[in-house]
Amino acid sequence: MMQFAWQSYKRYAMGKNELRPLTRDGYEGNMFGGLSGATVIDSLDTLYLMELKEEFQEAKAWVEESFHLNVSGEASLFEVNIRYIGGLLSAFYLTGEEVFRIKAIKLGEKLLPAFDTPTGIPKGVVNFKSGSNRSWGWAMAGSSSILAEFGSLHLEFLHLTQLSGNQVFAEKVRNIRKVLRDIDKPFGLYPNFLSPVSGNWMQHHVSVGGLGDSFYEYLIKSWLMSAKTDMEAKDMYYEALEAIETHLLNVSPGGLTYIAEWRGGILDHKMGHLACFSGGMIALGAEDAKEEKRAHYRELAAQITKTCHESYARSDTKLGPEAFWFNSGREAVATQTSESYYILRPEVVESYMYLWRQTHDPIYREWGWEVVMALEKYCRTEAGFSGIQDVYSKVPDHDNKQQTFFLAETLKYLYLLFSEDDMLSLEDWVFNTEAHPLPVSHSDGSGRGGA
Ligand code: DMJ
Repeated sequence: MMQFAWQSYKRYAMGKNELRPLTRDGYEGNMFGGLSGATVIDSLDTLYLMELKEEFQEAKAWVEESFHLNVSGEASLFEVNIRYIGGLLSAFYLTGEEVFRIKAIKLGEKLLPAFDTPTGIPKGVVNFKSGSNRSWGWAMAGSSSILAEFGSLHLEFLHLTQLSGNQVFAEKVRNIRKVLRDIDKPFGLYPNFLSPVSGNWMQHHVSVGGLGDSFYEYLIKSWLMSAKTDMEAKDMYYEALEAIETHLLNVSPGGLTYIAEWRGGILDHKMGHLACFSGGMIALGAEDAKEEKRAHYRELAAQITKTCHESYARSDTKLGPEAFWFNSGREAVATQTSESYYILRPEVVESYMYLWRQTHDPIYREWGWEVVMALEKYCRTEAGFSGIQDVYSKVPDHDNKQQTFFLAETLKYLYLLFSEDDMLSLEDWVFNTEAHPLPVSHSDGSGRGGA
Protein backbone atom coordinates (compact mmCIF):
# COMPACT_ATOMS: atom_id res chain seq x y z
CA MET A 1 0.00 0.00 0.00
CA MET A 2 2.84 2.36 0.86
CA GLN A 3 4.61 1.55 -2.35
CA PHE A 4 1.48 2.21 -4.34
CA ALA A 5 0.72 5.46 -2.50
CA TRP A 6 4.29 6.68 -2.99
CA GLN A 7 4.59 5.63 -6.62
CA SER A 8 1.28 7.25 -7.49
CA TYR A 9 2.38 10.46 -5.79
CA LYS A 10 5.74 10.32 -7.55
CA ARG A 11 4.19 9.73 -10.93
CA TYR A 12 1.55 12.44 -10.83
CA ALA A 13 2.55 14.94 -8.17
CA MET A 14 6.24 14.67 -7.29
CA GLY A 15 7.32 17.79 -5.41
CA LYS A 16 3.78 19.05 -4.84
CA ASN A 17 2.33 18.90 -1.35
CA GLU A 18 -0.35 16.32 -2.05
CA LEU A 19 -1.53 13.97 -4.77
CA ARG A 20 -5.02 14.31 -6.22
CA PRO A 21 -5.58 10.76 -7.43
CA LEU A 22 -8.72 11.32 -9.50
CA THR A 23 -7.43 14.27 -11.49
CA ARG A 24 -3.94 12.76 -11.41
CA ASP A 25 -2.18 15.96 -10.46
CA GLY A 26 -0.66 17.70 -7.47
CA TYR A 27 -2.09 20.16 -5.00
CA GLU A 28 -0.20 22.76 -2.96
CA GLY A 29 -2.88 23.90 -0.47
CA ASN A 30 -2.48 27.00 1.63
CA MET A 31 -1.07 25.76 4.94
CA PHE A 32 2.61 25.55 4.19
CA GLY A 33 3.66 29.07 3.25
CA GLY A 34 4.89 28.15 -0.22
CA LEU A 35 6.86 25.12 0.95
CA SER A 36 6.47 22.13 -1.34
CA GLY A 37 6.81 18.39 -1.07
CA ALA A 38 4.86 17.80 2.16
CA THR A 39 4.18 14.23 1.05
CA VAL A 40 7.90 13.64 0.44
CA ILE A 41 8.89 14.89 3.89
CA ASP A 42 6.02 13.11 5.63
CA SER A 43 6.93 9.83 3.87
CA LEU A 44 10.68 9.71 4.50
CA ASP A 45 10.66 7.77 7.77
CA THR A 46 7.87 5.41 6.70
CA LEU A 47 9.75 4.48 3.52
CA TYR A 48 12.92 4.00 5.52
CA LEU A 49 11.29 1.80 8.16
CA MET A 50 9.59 -0.34 5.54
CA GLU A 51 12.97 -0.79 3.85
CA LEU A 52 11.64 0.63 0.61
CA LYS A 53 15.18 1.62 -0.23
CA GLU A 54 14.80 2.85 -3.76
CA GLU A 55 11.79 4.95 -2.82
CA PHE A 56 13.60 6.37 0.20
CA GLN A 57 16.53 7.39 -2.03
CA GLU A 58 14.13 9.14 -4.41
CA ALA A 59 12.65 11.04 -1.50
CA LYS A 60 16.03 11.92 -0.06
CA ALA A 61 17.33 13.10 -3.43
CA TRP A 62 14.31 15.39 -3.75
CA VAL A 63 15.03 16.90 -0.31
CA GLU A 64 18.67 17.46 -1.26
CA GLU A 65 18.02 18.97 -4.66
CA SER A 66 14.56 20.47 -4.68
CA PHE A 67 13.39 21.24 -1.14
CA HIS A 68 13.84 25.00 -1.05
CA LEU A 69 13.27 27.05 2.07
CA ASN A 70 13.42 30.51 0.48
CA VAL A 71 9.64 30.77 0.22
CA SER A 72 7.51 33.75 1.10
CA GLY A 73 3.93 32.72 1.85
CA GLU A 74 1.83 32.41 4.99
CA ALA A 75 2.25 29.14 6.86
CA SER A 76 0.56 27.30 9.70
CA LEU A 77 3.10 27.10 12.52
CA PHE A 78 1.51 23.85 13.72
CA GLU A 79 1.31 22.08 10.37
CA VAL A 80 4.83 23.03 9.31
CA ASN A 81 6.11 21.91 12.68
CA ILE A 82 4.41 18.52 12.90
CA ARG A 83 4.80 17.53 9.25
CA TYR A 84 7.99 19.18 7.97
CA ILE A 85 10.07 19.65 11.11
CA GLY A 86 8.86 16.35 12.57
CA GLY A 87 9.49 14.51 9.30
CA LEU A 88 12.99 15.94 8.86
CA LEU A 89 13.97 15.28 12.49
CA SER A 90 12.88 11.64 12.29
CA ALA A 91 14.65 11.16 8.99
CA PHE A 92 17.79 12.52 10.61
CA TYR A 93 17.54 10.37 13.72
CA LEU A 94 16.88 7.22 11.70
CA THR A 95 19.59 7.75 9.09
CA GLY A 96 22.12 10.22 10.50
CA GLU A 97 22.05 12.14 7.19
CA GLU A 98 23.05 15.76 7.79
CA VAL A 99 20.80 17.21 5.12
CA PHE A 100 17.76 16.45 7.26
CA ARG A 101 19.23 18.03 10.39
CA ILE A 102 20.31 21.19 8.62
CA LYS A 103 17.01 21.73 6.84
CA ALA A 104 15.03 21.07 10.02
CA ILE A 105 16.97 23.75 11.90
CA LYS A 106 16.75 26.31 9.09
CA LEU A 107 13.03 25.76 8.81
CA GLY A 108 12.66 25.98 12.58
CA GLU A 109 14.30 29.42 12.48
CA LYS A 110 11.74 30.57 9.93
CA LEU A 111 8.95 29.73 12.39
CA LEU A 112 10.30 31.86 15.24
CA PRO A 113 8.49 35.13 14.33
CA ALA A 114 5.22 33.40 15.25
CA PHE A 115 6.29 33.77 18.90
CA ASP A 116 6.61 37.58 18.78
CA THR A 117 3.56 38.24 20.96
CA PRO A 118 3.15 39.90 24.39
CA THR A 119 2.81 36.53 26.14
CA GLY A 120 5.14 34.48 23.96
CA ILE A 121 2.17 32.25 23.08
CA PRO A 122 2.63 31.98 19.31
CA LYS A 123 -0.01 32.96 16.81
CA GLY A 124 -1.18 30.29 14.40
CA VAL A 125 0.08 31.83 11.16
CA VAL A 126 3.54 33.11 10.29
CA ASN A 127 4.43 35.12 7.21
CA PHE A 128 7.73 33.78 5.87
CA LYS A 129 8.39 36.92 3.87
CA SER A 130 7.68 39.76 6.31
CA GLY A 131 8.18 37.82 9.53
CA SER A 132 4.80 39.04 10.74
CA ASN A 133 2.26 36.78 12.42
CA ARG A 134 -1.49 36.57 12.84
CA SER A 135 -4.18 34.37 14.34
CA TRP A 136 -6.57 32.37 12.21
CA GLY A 137 -9.63 34.43 11.24
CA TRP A 138 -11.88 31.60 12.46
CA ALA A 139 -10.28 31.55 15.92
CA MET A 140 -12.64 33.82 17.88
CA ALA A 141 -12.55 36.48 15.17
CA GLY A 142 -8.78 36.37 14.90
CA SER A 143 -8.18 36.91 18.61
CA SER A 144 -7.04 33.47 19.72
CA SER A 145 -4.33 30.90 19.49
CA ILE A 146 -5.40 27.25 19.51
CA LEU A 147 -4.45 24.90 22.34
CA ALA A 148 -3.64 21.93 20.08
CA GLU A 149 -1.48 24.16 17.89
CA PHE A 150 0.71 26.00 20.40
CA GLY A 151 0.58 22.96 22.69
CA SER A 152 2.10 20.64 20.09
CA LEU A 153 5.54 22.14 19.57
CA HIS A 154 7.38 20.89 22.63
CA LEU A 155 8.83 17.64 21.32
CA GLU A 156 10.15 19.02 18.05
CA PHE A 157 11.49 22.27 19.54
CA LEU A 158 13.48 20.47 22.24
CA HIS A 159 15.11 18.39 19.51
CA LEU A 160 15.81 21.50 17.45
CA THR A 161 17.74 22.90 20.42
CA GLN A 162 19.53 19.63 20.95
CA LEU A 163 20.59 19.39 17.30
CA SER A 164 21.48 23.05 16.81
CA GLY A 165 22.83 24.06 20.21
CA ASN A 166 20.55 27.09 19.91
CA GLN A 167 18.60 27.51 23.15
CA VAL A 168 15.96 29.71 21.57
CA PHE A 169 13.74 26.80 20.51
CA ALA A 170 13.62 25.26 23.99
CA GLU A 171 13.04 28.68 25.57
CA LYS A 172 9.99 29.25 23.38
CA VAL A 173 8.29 26.03 24.40
CA ARG A 174 9.28 26.31 28.06
CA ASN A 175 7.55 29.66 28.11
CA ILE A 176 4.37 28.15 26.63
CA ARG A 177 4.49 25.51 29.34
CA LYS A 178 4.84 28.17 32.04
CA VAL A 179 1.87 30.18 30.78
CA LEU A 180 -0.28 27.05 30.74
CA ARG A 181 0.89 25.87 34.13
CA ASP A 182 0.22 29.21 35.82
CA ILE A 183 -3.13 30.14 34.28
CA ASP A 184 -6.41 29.44 36.11
CA LYS A 185 -8.14 26.43 34.60
CA PRO A 186 -11.90 26.04 34.88
CA PHE A 187 -12.43 22.79 36.87
CA GLY A 188 -8.85 21.88 35.94
CA LEU A 189 -9.79 21.84 32.24
CA TYR A 190 -7.87 23.50 29.40
CA PRO A 191 -10.11 25.45 27.00
CA ASN A 192 -9.16 25.46 23.32
CA PHE A 193 -8.88 29.21 22.71
CA LEU A 194 -6.29 31.45 24.39
CA SER A 195 -5.43 35.07 23.65
CA PRO A 196 -1.73 35.43 22.78
CA VAL A 197 -2.04 39.08 23.76
CA SER A 198 -3.66 38.94 27.20
CA GLY A 199 -2.96 35.32 28.07
CA ASN A 200 -6.64 34.77 28.96
CA TRP A 201 -8.94 32.00 27.79
CA MET A 202 -11.28 33.34 25.13
CA GLN A 203 -13.97 30.64 25.18
CA HIS A 204 -14.81 27.70 27.42
CA HIS A 205 -14.81 24.95 24.80
CA VAL A 206 -12.87 21.87 25.87
CA SER A 207 -12.20 18.93 23.59
CA VAL A 208 -9.94 15.92 23.36
CA GLY A 209 -10.71 15.98 19.63
CA GLY A 210 -9.95 18.81 17.19
CA LEU A 211 -8.47 22.03 18.66
CA GLY A 212 -7.37 20.34 21.89
CA ASP A 213 -6.14 16.83 21.06
CA SER A 214 -2.37 16.84 20.64
CA PHE A 215 -1.77 19.24 23.55
CA TYR A 216 -2.61 16.35 25.93
CA GLU A 217 -0.60 13.95 23.80
CA TYR A 218 2.48 16.19 24.04
CA LEU A 219 2.28 16.38 27.85
CA ILE A 220 2.61 12.63 28.35
CA LYS A 221 5.10 12.33 25.49
CA SER A 222 7.24 15.17 26.90
CA TRP A 223 7.47 13.16 30.09
CA LEU A 224 8.42 10.00 28.19
CA MET A 225 10.83 11.75 25.81
CA SER A 226 12.67 13.28 28.77
CA ALA A 227 13.38 9.75 30.00
CA LYS A 228 10.86 10.43 32.77
CA THR A 229 12.57 13.49 34.18
CA ASP A 230 10.08 16.21 33.13
CA MET A 231 7.93 15.95 36.26
CA GLU A 232 5.98 19.06 35.38
CA ALA A 233 4.71 17.49 32.15
CA LYS A 234 3.81 14.32 34.01
CA ASP A 235 1.83 16.17 36.68
CA MET A 236 0.05 18.37 34.14
CA TYR A 237 -0.92 15.30 32.10
CA TYR A 238 -2.43 13.27 34.94
CA GLU A 239 -4.19 16.33 36.38
CA ALA A 240 -5.68 17.15 32.97
CA LEU A 241 -6.76 13.54 32.48
CA GLU A 242 -8.51 13.50 35.86
CA ALA A 243 -10.42 16.65 34.96
CA ILE A 244 -11.38 15.14 31.59
CA GLU A 245 -12.60 11.99 33.30
CA THR A 246 -14.63 13.94 35.80
CA HIS A 247 -16.27 16.35 33.37
CA LEU A 248 -16.19 14.87 29.85
CA LEU A 249 -16.23 11.09 30.15
CA ASN A 250 -19.52 9.27 29.64
CA VAL A 251 -20.92 5.81 29.09
CA SER A 252 -23.82 5.54 26.64
CA PRO A 253 -27.01 3.60 27.43
CA GLY A 254 -25.65 0.94 25.08
CA GLY A 255 -22.49 0.65 27.20
CA LEU A 256 -20.03 2.56 25.01
CA THR A 257 -17.45 4.75 26.77
CA TYR A 258 -16.77 8.07 25.07
CA ILE A 259 -15.21 11.47 25.71
CA ALA A 260 -17.75 14.21 25.04
CA GLU A 261 -17.01 17.87 24.26
CA TRP A 262 -17.59 20.48 27.00
CA ARG A 263 -18.97 23.96 26.41
CA GLY A 264 -18.96 25.89 29.64
CA GLY A 265 -20.49 22.97 31.52
CA ILE A 266 -22.85 21.73 28.78
CA LEU A 267 -21.87 18.54 26.96
CA ASP A 268 -22.02 17.76 23.25
CA HIS A 269 -22.40 14.00 23.24
CA LYS A 270 -20.11 13.49 20.31
CA MET A 271 -16.62 12.27 19.56
CA GLY A 272 -14.61 13.35 16.59
CA HIS A 273 -12.44 10.86 14.71
CA LEU A 274 -9.53 12.99 15.93
CA ALA A 275 -10.43 12.19 19.56
CA CYS A 276 -9.88 8.49 18.87
CA PHE A 277 -6.14 8.90 19.35
CA SER A 278 -6.94 9.15 23.08
CA GLY A 279 -7.30 5.39 23.56
CA GLY A 280 -3.66 5.03 22.56
CA MET A 281 -2.57 8.00 24.64
CA ILE A 282 -4.28 6.74 27.79
CA ALA A 283 -2.75 3.29 27.26
CA LEU A 284 0.68 4.84 26.79
CA GLY A 285 0.30 6.87 29.98
CA ALA A 286 -1.20 4.09 32.10
CA GLU A 287 2.12 2.64 33.20
CA ASP A 288 3.33 5.76 34.96
CA ALA A 289 0.08 6.65 36.69
CA LYS A 290 -0.36 6.19 40.42
CA GLU A 291 -0.39 2.50 41.13
CA GLU A 292 -4.08 2.44 42.06
CA LYS A 293 -5.02 4.06 38.72
CA ARG A 294 -2.95 1.94 36.31
CA ALA A 295 -5.41 -0.88 35.73
CA HIS A 296 -8.20 1.66 35.50
CA TYR A 297 -6.42 3.61 32.74
CA ARG A 298 -5.62 0.43 30.84
CA GLU A 299 -9.29 -0.49 30.92
CA LEU A 300 -10.37 3.04 30.00
CA ALA A 301 -8.02 3.01 27.01
CA ALA A 302 -9.45 -0.33 25.87
CA GLN A 303 -13.04 0.90 26.25
CA ILE A 304 -12.47 4.12 24.29
CA THR A 305 -10.69 2.17 21.55
CA LYS A 306 -13.60 -0.27 21.44
CA THR A 307 -16.00 2.64 21.00
CA CYS A 308 -13.91 4.00 18.13
CA HIS A 309 -13.92 0.55 16.56
CA GLU A 310 -17.72 0.59 16.86
CA SER A 311 -17.82 3.82 14.85
CA TYR A 312 -16.10 1.88 12.06
CA ALA A 313 -18.06 -1.36 12.52
CA ARG A 314 -21.42 0.47 12.33
CA SER A 315 -20.70 1.96 8.90
CA ASP A 316 -21.30 0.28 5.56
CA THR A 317 -17.69 0.67 4.48
CA LYS A 318 -16.16 -0.35 7.85
CA LEU A 319 -14.38 3.00 7.92
CA GLY A 320 -15.37 5.55 10.53
CA PRO A 321 -16.98 8.97 10.09
CA GLU A 322 -15.37 12.31 10.93
CA ALA A 323 -17.62 12.63 14.00
CA PHE A 324 -20.10 10.35 15.73
CA TRP A 325 -22.79 10.98 18.32
CA PHE A 326 -24.49 9.34 21.25
CA ASN A 327 -28.04 10.61 21.04
CA SER A 328 -31.53 9.25 21.45
CA GLY A 329 -30.79 5.61 20.83
CA ARG A 330 -28.31 6.15 17.98
CA GLU A 331 -24.79 5.51 19.13
CA ALA A 332 -21.35 5.83 17.53
CA VAL A 333 -22.77 6.98 14.20
CA ALA A 334 -22.67 10.30 12.37
CA THR A 335 -25.99 12.12 12.41
CA GLN A 336 -25.37 14.49 9.49
CA THR A 337 -24.00 13.81 6.04
CA SER A 338 -21.54 16.67 6.59
CA GLU A 339 -19.84 14.52 9.26
CA SER A 340 -19.95 11.23 7.37
CA TYR A 341 -16.69 11.54 5.47
CA TYR A 342 -13.41 9.68 6.04
CA ILE A 343 -10.20 11.35 4.90
CA LEU A 344 -7.70 8.53 5.48
CA ARG A 345 -7.17 9.61 9.08
CA PRO A 346 -4.92 7.56 11.39
CA GLU A 347 -6.26 8.01 14.93
CA VAL A 348 -8.16 4.74 15.23
CA VAL A 349 -5.35 2.54 13.92
CA GLU A 350 -2.95 4.57 16.07
CA SER A 351 -4.87 3.43 19.15
CA TYR A 352 -4.97 -0.16 17.86
CA MET A 353 -1.16 -0.05 17.63
CA TYR A 354 -0.68 1.17 21.22
CA LEU A 355 -3.27 -1.24 22.60
CA TRP A 356 -1.64 -4.10 20.70
CA ARG A 357 1.77 -3.23 22.14
CA GLN A 358 0.30 -3.06 25.62
CA THR A 359 -1.93 -6.14 25.63
CA HIS A 360 -1.01 -8.35 22.65
CA ASP A 361 -4.70 -9.07 22.41
CA PRO A 362 -5.16 -10.32 18.81
CA ILE A 363 -8.39 -8.35 18.51
CA TYR A 364 -6.34 -5.21 17.71
CA ARG A 365 -4.65 -6.87 14.76
CA GLU A 366 -8.02 -8.16 13.60
CA TRP A 367 -9.47 -4.67 13.78
CA GLY A 368 -6.41 -3.26 12.01
CA TRP A 369 -6.84 -5.81 9.25
CA GLU A 370 -10.49 -4.78 8.83
CA VAL A 371 -9.21 -1.25 8.17
CA VAL A 372 -6.68 -2.50 5.62
CA MET A 373 -9.41 -4.38 3.76
CA ALA A 374 -11.74 -1.38 3.82
CA LEU A 375 -9.03 0.99 2.59
CA GLU A 376 -8.28 -1.37 -0.26
CA LYS A 377 -11.92 -1.70 -1.17
CA TYR A 378 -13.17 1.85 -0.85
CA CYS A 379 -10.18 4.21 -0.87
CA ARG A 380 -7.84 2.72 -3.45
CA THR A 381 -8.21 4.31 -6.87
CA GLU A 382 -6.20 3.67 -10.01
CA ALA A 383 -3.78 6.46 -9.17
CA GLY A 384 -3.42 6.44 -5.39
CA PHE A 385 -5.59 6.38 -2.27
CA SER A 386 -8.40 8.84 -1.71
CA GLY A 387 -10.70 9.84 1.12
CA ILE A 388 -14.42 9.17 0.72
CA GLN A 389 -17.40 11.47 1.25
CA ASP A 390 -19.73 9.02 2.97
CA VAL A 391 -18.73 6.00 5.02
CA TYR A 392 -22.38 4.88 5.00
CA SER A 393 -22.41 4.36 1.24
CA LYS A 394 -20.89 1.34 -0.45
CA VAL A 395 -20.52 3.29 -3.67
CA PRO A 396 -17.47 5.41 -2.93
CA ASP A 397 -17.57 9.08 -3.78
CA HIS A 398 -13.87 9.90 -3.61
CA ASP A 399 -12.68 13.28 -2.35
CA ASN A 400 -9.67 13.33 -4.67
CA LYS A 401 -7.07 13.75 -1.94
CA GLN A 402 -4.28 11.47 -0.78
CA GLN A 403 -3.52 13.19 2.53
CA THR A 404 0.13 13.38 3.55
CA PHE A 405 -0.72 11.91 6.96
CA PHE A 406 -1.94 8.74 5.24
CA LEU A 407 1.69 7.96 4.37
CA ALA A 408 3.16 9.44 7.56
CA GLU A 409 0.71 7.98 10.04
CA THR A 410 -2.03 5.63 8.87
CA LEU A 411 0.23 3.29 6.94
CA LYS A 412 3.05 3.56 9.48
CA TYR A 413 0.82 2.67 12.43
CA LEU A 414 -0.67 -0.23 10.47
CA TYR A 415 2.83 -1.46 9.67
CA LEU A 416 3.86 -1.21 13.33
CA LEU A 417 0.69 -3.01 14.39
CA PHE A 418 1.89 -6.02 12.41
CA SER A 419 5.58 -5.70 13.37
CA GLU A 420 7.52 -6.95 16.37
CA ASP A 421 7.60 -4.70 19.42
CA ASP A 422 11.26 -3.85 18.96
CA MET A 423 10.49 -2.07 15.70
CA LEU A 424 10.67 1.45 17.18
CA SER A 425 10.40 0.30 20.77
CA LEU A 426 8.24 2.57 22.90
CA GLU A 427 11.03 2.54 25.47
CA ASP A 428 13.29 4.39 23.08
CA TRP A 429 11.04 6.44 20.83
CA VAL A 430 8.06 8.73 21.05
CA PHE A 431 5.97 9.60 18.03
CA ASN A 432 5.16 13.21 17.32
CA THR A 433 1.55 13.87 16.47
CA GLU A 434 2.25 13.18 12.79
CA ALA A 435 3.73 9.76 13.75
CA HIS A 436 7.33 10.84 13.24
CA PRO A 437 9.52 8.97 15.74
CA LEU A 438 11.81 11.03 17.97
CA PRO A 439 14.34 9.41 20.31
CA VAL A 440 13.94 9.38 24.07
CA SER A 441 16.74 11.39 25.68
CA HIS A 442 18.29 8.59 27.73
CA SER A 443 21.03 10.06 29.92
CA ASP A 444 23.53 7.45 28.74
CA GLY A 445 22.66 8.04 25.09
CA SER A 446 21.47 4.43 24.66
CA GLY A 447 18.46 3.27 22.73
CA ARG A 448 18.95 5.46 19.66
CA GLY A 449 18.20 4.40 16.13
CA GLY A 450 20.48 4.65 13.09
CA ALA A 451 21.98 8.00 14.05
C1 DMJ B 1 -2.53 14.84 11.59
O1 DMJ B 1 -1.98 15.88 10.87
C2 DMJ B 1 -2.08 14.86 13.03
O2 DMJ B 1 -2.29 13.60 13.59
C3 DMJ B 1 -2.79 15.90 13.84
O3 DMJ B 1 -2.44 15.85 15.21
C4 DMJ B 1 -4.27 15.74 13.72
N1 DMJ B 1 -4.73 15.60 12.38
C5 DMJ B 1 -4.01 14.84 11.40
C6 DMJ B 1 -4.51 13.45 11.13
O4 DMJ B 1 -5.83 13.23 11.22
